[in-house]
Amino acid sequence: MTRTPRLPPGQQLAARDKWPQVGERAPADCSAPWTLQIAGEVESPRELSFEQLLALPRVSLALDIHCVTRWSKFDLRFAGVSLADVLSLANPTRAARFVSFVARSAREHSTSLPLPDALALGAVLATHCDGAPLPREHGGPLRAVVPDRYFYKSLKWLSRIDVLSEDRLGYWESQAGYHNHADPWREERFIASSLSKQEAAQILNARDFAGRELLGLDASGRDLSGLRAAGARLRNADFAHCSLVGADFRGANLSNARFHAADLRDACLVDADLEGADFSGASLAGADLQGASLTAATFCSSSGGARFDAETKVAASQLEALMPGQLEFVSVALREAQAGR
Ligand SMILES: Nc1nc2c(c(=O)[nH]1)N[C@H]1C(S)=C(S)[C@@H](COP(=O)(O)O)O[C@H]1N2
Ligand SMILES: [Mo]
Repeated sequence: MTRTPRLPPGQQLAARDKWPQVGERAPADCSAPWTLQIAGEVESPRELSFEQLLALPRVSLALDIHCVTRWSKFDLRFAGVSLADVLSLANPTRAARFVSFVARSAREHSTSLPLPDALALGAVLATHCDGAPLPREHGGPLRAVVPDRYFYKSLKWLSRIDVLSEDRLGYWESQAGYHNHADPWREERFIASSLSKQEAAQILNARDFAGRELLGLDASGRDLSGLRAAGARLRNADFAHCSLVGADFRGANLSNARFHAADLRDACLVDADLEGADFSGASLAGADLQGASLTAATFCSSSGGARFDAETKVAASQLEALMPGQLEFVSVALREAQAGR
């Protein structure tokens, strides 16, 4: 089914030749042969060799992918075997209600879905993409691919499927506040902040966020100049219209944070995670963004462009992570700022 519009709300389309890497960059221990285990609520637990997997009926899937950090790619052509076929080899029990995909990776990364959803969405265990074996950096040799969910439900380096009677939250869902349902059309990106209004007010008054977990903090409109927020976890936080002059966000996680029309003059954003963050209409004069990751960050929207000056620090190589329209805006704006116009 093709929807109109095809781009879910709040997403930007990546250039055709670009596919960002998100999360873990590589699997663990590739010396042992790749196998797929099916365990948990199944009558006959299985361990399939890669050859056995390849011998199952092949399915292919043309898919638009949508990362929670606000980039999308249209029409990747995955091929592999269907989750349904693989599971039926192991005979799920009547108690089977969820599937958890587990990776062969350093942190045994995982993500889960209700079993009926995974089947209804047509989840595929992909071995190929666009006619070639799936590249290792994108989850090869085997990756779960789940249509119509943010891409964090599509696990790279799949090595085990646990069939479960109760849900077990995955890595991002339990550690980073990612929404467990993850429907891009409903923008189910993050769970709500768990801070009470009172807690939030206290933290804001103290102006010291350093090292804290503050997912979804609503700080909009505040005077937070000189804020100490090094290493803070501020995914999905709202700093729209804030004064943040000289704020220290070194190494902070500001993925999907909103800085619309914020005053970030002389702020330190060194090594921060700014993926999917919104700087439209913000002042970044004198701000230092070196080492920050800028995948799908927004600097220009219909409600205004960010402002830079000759002292704004950001490397040309960092800009390559921007989506096409943003890259053009930032390149021009920086060039003009450096020329002192
Ligand atoms: N094993 C594993 N799978 C993972 C992740 C991860 O960190 N580890 N990150 C998820 C997230 S958040 C996204 S957006 C996609 C990114 O896939 P890509 O790097 O191929 O673009 O992988 C998902 N699957
Ligand atoms: Mo993601």
